Amino acid sequence: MIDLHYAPTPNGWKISILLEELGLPYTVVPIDIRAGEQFKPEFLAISPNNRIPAIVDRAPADCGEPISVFETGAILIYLAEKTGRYLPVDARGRTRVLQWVMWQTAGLGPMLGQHGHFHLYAPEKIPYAIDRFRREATRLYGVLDTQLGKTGRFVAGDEYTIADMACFPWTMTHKAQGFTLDDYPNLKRWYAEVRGRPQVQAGLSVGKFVKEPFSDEARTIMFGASKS
Ligand SMILES: N[C@@H](CCC(=O)N[C@@H](CS)C(=O)NCC(=O)O)C(=O)O
Repeated sequence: MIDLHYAPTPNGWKISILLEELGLPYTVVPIDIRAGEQFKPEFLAISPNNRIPAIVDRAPADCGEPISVFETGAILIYLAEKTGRYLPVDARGRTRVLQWVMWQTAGLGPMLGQHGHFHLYAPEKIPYAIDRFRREATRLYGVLDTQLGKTGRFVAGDEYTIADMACFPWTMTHKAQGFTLDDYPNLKRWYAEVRGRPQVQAGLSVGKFVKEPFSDEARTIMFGASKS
């Protein structure tokens, strides 16, 4: 059994989607990041960077002590290796997938995160920051679109892999971030195919909640600064 320490956000969805794709039994441990639960000592013990998601595998392959994993890239790889699915084992296929998982966790996720922050949440509109991250986000959308044009199907080739599960949840934020997929035809095709998977829909519905605007308290907890 896997414990999934989770909130329904793009990073959380990567792992709920993979768990649904794998059909592995798991228990959701909700972490209310707007209320500061990511700073509780029991959560920090498994996720020292105070970010969701994290997992605890209570039945690891070596039958030893539970294994905890934080960082979505590491969790995707851990679960793919545990089950032998969605990550090829041959060096070429594995490298093809891992480079796009790393690209997502080091590039697409952080840049869209910063663009979202300055575009949507920052109390002051800082044109330099908004432009800087919008340019980066636009560049990365272009990189993904070109790659999907080359493969003609999924991010790392013909097969659906953890690279798709890493990238897809962040592209779901495109409307809020002011992007239209009409500008990225290959991405648009891929987006529709991935979104149509029942397992993806199941992953997205885990812990679904009604979105409320950020309270000043949540803003202080998550961004370390008050509105005023
Ligand atoms: N690099 C991390 C990023 C995780 C992350 O940023 N999670 C956000 C939610 S999407 C979070 O926990 N935020 C809590 C906070 O900002 O205090 C990963 O890939 O796991």
